[in-house]
Amino acid sequence: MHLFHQNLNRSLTKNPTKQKPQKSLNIDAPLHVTGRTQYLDDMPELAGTLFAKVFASSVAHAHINSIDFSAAKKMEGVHRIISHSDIPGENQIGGIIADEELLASTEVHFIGMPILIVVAETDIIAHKACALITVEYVEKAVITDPVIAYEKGQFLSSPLHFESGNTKDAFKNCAHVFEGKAYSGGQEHVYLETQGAYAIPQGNGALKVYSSTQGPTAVQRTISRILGVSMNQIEVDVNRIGGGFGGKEDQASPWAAIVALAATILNKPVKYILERGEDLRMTGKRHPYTSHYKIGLDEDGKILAYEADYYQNGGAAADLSPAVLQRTLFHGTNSYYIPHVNLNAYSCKTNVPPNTAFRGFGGPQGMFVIEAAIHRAAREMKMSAIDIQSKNLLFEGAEFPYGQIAEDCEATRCWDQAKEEYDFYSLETEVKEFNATHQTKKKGIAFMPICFGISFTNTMMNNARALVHVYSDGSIGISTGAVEMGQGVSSKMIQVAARSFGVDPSNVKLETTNTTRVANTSPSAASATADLNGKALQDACQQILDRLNAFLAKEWSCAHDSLDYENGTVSHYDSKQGMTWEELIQLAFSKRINLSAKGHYATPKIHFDTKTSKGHPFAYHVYGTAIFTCTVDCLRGNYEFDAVQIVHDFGASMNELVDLGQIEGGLVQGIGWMTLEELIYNEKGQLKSGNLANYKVPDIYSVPKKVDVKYLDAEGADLAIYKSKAVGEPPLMYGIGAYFALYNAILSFNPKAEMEYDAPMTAEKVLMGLYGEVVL
Ligand code: LUZ
Ligand code: MOS
Repeated sequence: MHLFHQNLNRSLTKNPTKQKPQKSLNIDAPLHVTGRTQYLDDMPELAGTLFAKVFASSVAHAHINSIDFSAAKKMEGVHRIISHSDIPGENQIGGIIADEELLASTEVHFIGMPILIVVAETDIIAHKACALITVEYVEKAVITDPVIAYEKGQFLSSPLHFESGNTKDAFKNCAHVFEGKAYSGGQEHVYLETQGAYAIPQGNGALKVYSSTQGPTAVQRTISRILGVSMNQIEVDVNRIGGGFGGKEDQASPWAAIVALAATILNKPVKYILERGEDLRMTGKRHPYTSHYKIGLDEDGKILAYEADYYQNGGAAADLSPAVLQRTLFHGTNSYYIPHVNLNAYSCKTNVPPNTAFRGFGGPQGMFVIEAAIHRAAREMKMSAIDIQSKNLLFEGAEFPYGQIAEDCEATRCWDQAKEEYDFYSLETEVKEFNATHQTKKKGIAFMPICFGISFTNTMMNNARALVHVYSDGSIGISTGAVEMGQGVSSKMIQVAARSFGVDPSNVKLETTNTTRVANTSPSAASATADLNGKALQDACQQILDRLNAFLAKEWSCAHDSLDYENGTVSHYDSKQGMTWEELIQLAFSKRINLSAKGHYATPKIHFDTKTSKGHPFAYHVYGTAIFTCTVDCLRGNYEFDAVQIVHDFGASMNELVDLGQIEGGLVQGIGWMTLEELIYNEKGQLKSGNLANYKVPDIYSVPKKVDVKYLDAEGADLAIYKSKAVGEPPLMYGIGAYFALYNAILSFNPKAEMEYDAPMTAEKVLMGLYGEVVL
């Protein structure tokens, strides 16, 4: 604990931009540290609330012959057992593709697939009742490997293809061509708050649902489909959630639909909060990928051509897999310019829970493959990977394989600033000397540049709305579509309203995220929440300001564009007139000025043609470079990260502490994915890493001993809120550097190490690399 906090204090290097940096804190911090933050399960329950529990499949692929729940039904305290045949609407929860039943009707496709809902007076009774249910299955062949699914032609969606230049011809002109495989594993979200929802019938056929979701509208839409009622009958409300990381973008919906269904059938409030074990077993995770690469370079290490085939382990239903697959292609060349590129991606259907969004959304998987290809080329060509990386960095005006032109490209500036500020040459010398003088410990270095596109890749989703009320006493209430999940978006929304009206943030109250106040929201995802909702909020504030300006200009006989709102006052400099914000609002209210507004924002300039896979899908890109150094214990295979030193492109950060927290959290989560977190399903489709004792997430002992983050001196992007660039997902991809730093340390102990590019780099794999396959 200690160590980390000391580092935290030191790691904040001042934003060098001329823009006045905002020293705002995370407004939730006092609540969190005093334990007063209210999550879904902290809500007082209404009298008569019942508790739901899912009875789930215990086999990964089967036909259901018969189900016997007669004993469970008779149990004292059990109110109802609900099956697919009780669903009044459509038994369907698939968002992009309609291929997923809420409750299995005739077949089950993964272990943990919901079959029945038990509704009882307590959670414990529901749990005991589940144990009395028996199912007769006729088991079918189970597939857990995406390549086997590919060979059998089992896909969740159509293959995707991105191409630029002509790789076939280009490979002929390459001095070096290398082909190989790369694997990256899945990742469990481990949001601290498990999935859950609470549905309360409103007495008139309508339903109010509290849900731990990133996507209130997705929940609303799913419930309306299941119940066969229109969306206006369903109100979804989210106060905040205890982490999401993508796991609650689409996969919060089934639990909400389950309580909504039970509440409707029984006409009682129904709640369901998943136990950790249920959540681990029943929900999807980051997609594991098996990939094949082919990279061609000239004598100097310039990459001329790159091909990759990606086999995505999609799980048993499409969920968000097609969109995740597409983002893999968008980030297939990471932060590099490669003139000839040919990428193919397949979403493969397997018998594990449907995999889903996870911070980075397929991007990290694509980036791992190009980094593996570069590492391999460097090894074969006896060059440093760092040289190959630096020679191929994206530059201003370069065209991405999807047709967008790199504008305000910061790839080289981040790289160069990192190299300089962290004195790479001394670092390199130190590591060389250490390795020359130590036999059982070796150090490794790796650079990890990142480039991440900001916008939902589905252009349609890039819009948002906000509702602002200024009350007659001058206090302000704001609602947006943004869901607070620990990322600090609440703080940013309050900043936007306060800054717009020139008042202190304490005058602004942020309301819950609610589908009745703000409709048709995109999920809080794609790193774009603060941009989209912040700009919609700005629009609403501006509408109110325009009315106030017009009103005041008349009162004061001045020009309406010469009014200043600052420090809780409004003033007109030339005529020396002024009044407090509260006085203004009281006066405006007495003159019947409209003090409420609804704002809207749709990202301009973006477009994408899915037929040609070309366009301008992203509002802007975020760049950065991380330098990893690690030490491997060559007797035990253990390792630690000495330092991760980053230059990150924040643009002009509007909240430095919140943004720094995102970098540190994303980095550590990325390191976890690449090193410790090993998700294992056996051949029967059983999750072997099914609890947090055998699925290891980073803890205080495994975080890098030093994390330093420096601001790139940058202007920021116009399409970012206050030019403060999106910061949620990009830092996760720095974690990929951890894998290659470890690989390099192993190579300095055993230059002949034969290791596949197979993440995560667990201590066991390190040991294999150090000594070869035959250790025991
Ligand atoms: N969700 C989504 C995302 O629906 N589309 C995206 O492009 C995306 N990108 C990152 C994270 N979530
Ligand atoms: Mo996300 S992976 O931005 O829900």
